[in-house]
Parts: sequence; C-alpha cells; structure tokens
Amino acid sequence: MLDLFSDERPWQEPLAKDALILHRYALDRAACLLAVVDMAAQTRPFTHRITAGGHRMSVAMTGYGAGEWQSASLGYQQPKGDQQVTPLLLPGHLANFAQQMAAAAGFNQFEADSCLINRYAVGSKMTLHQDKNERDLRQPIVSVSLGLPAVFLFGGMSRDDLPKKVLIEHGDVVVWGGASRLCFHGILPVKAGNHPLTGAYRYNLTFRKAW
Ligand code: MD3
Ligand code: FE
Repeated sequence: MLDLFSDERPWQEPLAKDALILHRYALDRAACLLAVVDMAAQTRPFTHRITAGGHRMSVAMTGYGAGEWQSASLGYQQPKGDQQVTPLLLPGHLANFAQQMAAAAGFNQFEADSCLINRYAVGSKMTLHQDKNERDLRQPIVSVSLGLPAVFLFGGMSRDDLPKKVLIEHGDVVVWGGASRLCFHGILPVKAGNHPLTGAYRYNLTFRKAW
C-alpha cells in the first residue's frame, strides 16, 4: 500500500504525570504483534466476559500469561461452562518488547508476565474504570493499539473527573505508571472503518506485571 506518511518518525506526547503516548512506536512490529494475537486466540479463543454487574462486554478478550489473574481481573467472570483458562506463558520476546517500551517512557526494569488482548468490533467500547487488580501497583502498564483508531478517555483519580479525549491510532503505545497508575480510563465506541491489517477491528494489548 502506498503510504504518504511513511517518512513520519515516531514521536512522544506527555498525557499526564507519569503517562506518555509513544506515537507509532509499535508500527514496525504491527504484523508480528497481530500474528501473536492470532496465536493466543488459537489456544484461548476470544470471549465476551460478563462484568461484575452481570453485563456481557462488547469487547472480546484473550491473552497470555497469568490465566488466573486474567479470569479474575477487573471483576470479570468467564461465561458459564468456560471457567478454565488454558495455561499460556507470555513469550520472552513480548516481555522484552514491553520492557523496551516502558524504558522509552522512563520506567526501567519493567518485567511483564501477562498480556491482556482486547478486540473491538465496530461499536465496542469500554466504560470508565481503574486497573487495580495487579498485585504491585508500582509497576506500569504498557498498552499497544492496532487496527482501527479509537478515542481514549483519560480521567483522574475520581470517576467524576472530566476525562480528556485522545485519539489513539494504529501502532501507538501508551505507558502508564506512578501518579497515573490508578486514573480512570475508557474507550469510546469504535467507529466503522476498514484497516488494511485488521479489517473492521481494533486490537489493544496491555502488558502487565500481574503477579
Ligand atoms: C490509564 N484497555 O484492558 S489500555 C483495559 O484500549 C483497558 O482496550 C484499553 O483499559 C483498550 O483495562 C486501553 C489503556 C490503559 C491501561 C491501564 C491504565 C490506560 C490506563 C492504567 C492507568 C491509567
Ligand atoms: Fe483498563
């Protein structure tokens, strides 16, 4: 595909204290990361989890590592009859990649043991929430977005803080730690589109140290 922006260099954008967007930092690995998504889904098929409130999520999930954490995370439950999560270790090259991204954002020695993979179809969204199920909240989270763009909501420490809206595109990496680690965040409904690598989907990979 002819890409008129192919000479665009990756760039950094501070979002808040200890939160940074690394625009396009994962662009050169996008195809590899999408293969990694497919491999996870072969062992752990994408499922729509049920929230603590009993709602089926519009986002479908799979992932690597810490399966017990994945199924218990964020108060989600697996759909009935699908309680067991097949063991699937986070590959070392992915942990290395996450460590490089964290270091680029100023967080040294990040050792991810888990990668949650979210799949958004058109209209899928994630309402404002905090990520606080990881054991050590001093560790950052590295988030990689692929495919269709989305508007990310980045709020404060209270659900009532008016969130900032940020467009997140294919190949963008966001790193959150320190003072931003418990900020409320979410994703607005994904708009229709056709991405050359992912078609009508957006994928988000979050690398975490869950244990
Ligand atoms: C801000 N996923 O899986 S990751 C999630 O695009 C989740 O699927 C979003 O929120 C997605 O929990 C975006 C961005 C993210 C992750 C952790 C954070 C934002 C954060 C921790 C603190 C503040
Ligand atoms: Fe989250």
